[in-house]
Amino acid sequence: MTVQIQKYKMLIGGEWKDSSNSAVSSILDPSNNEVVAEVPRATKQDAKTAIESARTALDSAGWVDIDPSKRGRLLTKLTGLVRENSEQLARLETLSEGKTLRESKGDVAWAARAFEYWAGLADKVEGETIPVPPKRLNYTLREPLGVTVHIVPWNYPIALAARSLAPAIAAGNTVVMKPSEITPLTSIILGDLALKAGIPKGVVNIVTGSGAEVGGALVSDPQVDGIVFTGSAETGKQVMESAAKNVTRVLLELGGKNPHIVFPDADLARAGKSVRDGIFTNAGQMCWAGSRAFIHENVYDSFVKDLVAKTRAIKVGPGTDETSEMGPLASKSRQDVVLGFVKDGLEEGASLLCGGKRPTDPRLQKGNFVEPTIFENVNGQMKIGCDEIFGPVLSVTKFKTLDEVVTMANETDYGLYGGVWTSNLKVAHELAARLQVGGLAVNEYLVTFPQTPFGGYKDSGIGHENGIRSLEFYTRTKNVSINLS
Ligand code: TXE
Repeated sequence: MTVQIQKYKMLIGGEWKDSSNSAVSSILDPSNNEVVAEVPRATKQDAKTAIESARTALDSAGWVDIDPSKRGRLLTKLTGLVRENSEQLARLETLSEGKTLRESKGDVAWAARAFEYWAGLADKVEGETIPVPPKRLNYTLREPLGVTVHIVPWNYPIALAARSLAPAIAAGNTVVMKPSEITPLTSIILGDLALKAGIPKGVVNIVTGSGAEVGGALVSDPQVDGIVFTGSAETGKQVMESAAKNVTRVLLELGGKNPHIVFPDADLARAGKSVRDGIFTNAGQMCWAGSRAFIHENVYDSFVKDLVAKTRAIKVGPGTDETSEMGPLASKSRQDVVLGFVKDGLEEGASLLCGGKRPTDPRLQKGNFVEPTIFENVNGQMKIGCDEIFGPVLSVTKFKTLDEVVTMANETDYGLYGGVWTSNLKVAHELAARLQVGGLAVNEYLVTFPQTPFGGYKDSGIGHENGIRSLEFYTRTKNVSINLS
């Protein structure tokens, strides 16, 4: 069967454009590496044009002077359009990222919820009056930050696009978004839906292109007021360096090497499922993946035996196949990287409990599949014990005491997220205080809502996505002091 290759354009200043040099990039289906779409490969000049469009829109009548509640209504409209188009969005997400349709549908629903949440907040971005010595009035104004650049990765394309686009618009900014070069399709559709919702031309610009060239041009442009970056710690540091040259504000959400801790008094059946899903969801391509499981010695043997059995039972296959439980990795290079980590682990002396290779099913040979993999005998000095693998690879480690597990859990440069399973509230609260992570889930895992802050400690990032406090990033505060004497 020949696949119809869809051709997309990018959105600049409210118009659908090709790249200024007509170059295109192919988008591949990770389950078989066939070309499914073509998108413009933007140039640095296109990046500049998009920023200029955003700048013009920022100061244009109809946006600069808009009633904030109208911004909320535009976002409400966009919420509805995302929901109406959720089937198409989920299919496109699976087609280019590889995750199962069930997961993509969940991501689209999450994106719609983010727009809905921020729709309600658009007219609640309040300043304050501050008590000062008499005969003066002192107050603060919360103004839009300005033009914000959003660099979106490939693992949760629509959810992460919505996570920053929604607050940026709610607060009155204008946006240039660069989706990942391998998963730009749902961002392009979001741009279309934003126009259909009535968001003025130029407020949302979507530029498709490479990270180094186009991403690099966007984050080093002095006309940009804020950069939201989600990606690797290494690129995040480069982005911060570029931003520093222009004193541009950054919000960074980088990787994780997250501990998922199980105490013997927990509901072990639920904990087992959670430890498995906490790493193998989205084939482990998650900043918040529970990639290091720590299991108490009293239950370690039986828990791990059951976990390995549950993991072997995961049905790996194309995301479009409704029976698949885990899709491929998003690209061939990701598959190579993950298999490279497995090799490192074996060479460093870790013990492989299951997986560790491409599946043998002949139907999966063209895709970027890797079997769900579990290692034991891993420590924090090994490459697989300290680097973010970003794939379906879990390490399991036995622990004896709370102090010991806290030390092991914190023995990483990252500090994004963590999970604890226990029925003892005292233990839960003690770990909440002692784990160096920006988010902790107790007796569940992989939970985040548009209203709850999400951000990392240590090398996992700066600032928070989601929740009212992220408005600190998307707005500037001006203090006004009026002498009334
Ligand atoms: O990341 P990059 P990659 C981690 C994960 C993964 C590793 C490498 O550990 O194994 O990063 O993945 C854009 N200026 N995460 O190579 O390079 C790029 O186009 C501006 C964690 O994909 O950081 C893409 O859109 N932008 C993570 C995005 O940055 C640049 C999600 C991420 O690319 C750029 C993804 C530049 N110089 C990977 N270079 C998470 N926190 O969830 C690249 N980009």
